[in-house]
Amino acid sequence: MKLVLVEGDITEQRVDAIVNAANSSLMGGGGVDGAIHRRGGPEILEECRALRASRYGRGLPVGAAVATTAGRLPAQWVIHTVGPVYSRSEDRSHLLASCYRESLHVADSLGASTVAFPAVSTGIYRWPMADAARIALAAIRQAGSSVTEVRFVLFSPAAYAEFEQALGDMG
Ligand code: AR6
Repeated sequence: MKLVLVEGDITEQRVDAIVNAANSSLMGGGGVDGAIHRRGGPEILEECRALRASRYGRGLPVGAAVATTAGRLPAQWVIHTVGPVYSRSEDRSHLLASCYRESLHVADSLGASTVAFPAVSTGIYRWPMADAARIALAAIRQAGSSVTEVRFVLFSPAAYAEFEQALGDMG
């Protein structure tokens, strides 16, 4: 599997699937979630509503992932995952790692071979970037997925630098 880091906007990526840092409601929000629904159009929300009415009546659990269409985006699918809110008093790393593992599992089941991820939980959910990068890269490496390219799309030079450092530290 090829691991690629880019600085940019995830909604512009030409990959099979992009991952959304959603919340359990699947009804949209700010950050990446807002951008994906805005640029992808109403079809994505329609499918999210259908998921809430069927498999996920109580919402998508933290650490889980589910796919919908990508609507008008260049990608074919959006894989929605729900990151944990960062906590200083409780270690929720396993939930953050689970977001990456489960998203790749969904990608495998779709037959997606190229997948773009944002830095889940590092915005509104306040996870420190360096720690999130380390957890994300380790989880992807350990996932044993058939995806051929995982692209991390970092929204700022600072985020890109943290991921670059974490990738270097992994050797
Ligand atoms: N492309 C790539 N990365 C982005 C983009 C973009 N277009 N926009 C923001 N980022 P966040 P979270 C970065 O807040 O922390 C929503 O309201 C951003 O700089 O999107 O998991 C959901 O509905 C940050 O580094 O997600 C949830 O309620 C990273 O993406 C909640 O926010 C993640 O930031 C989820 O919070």
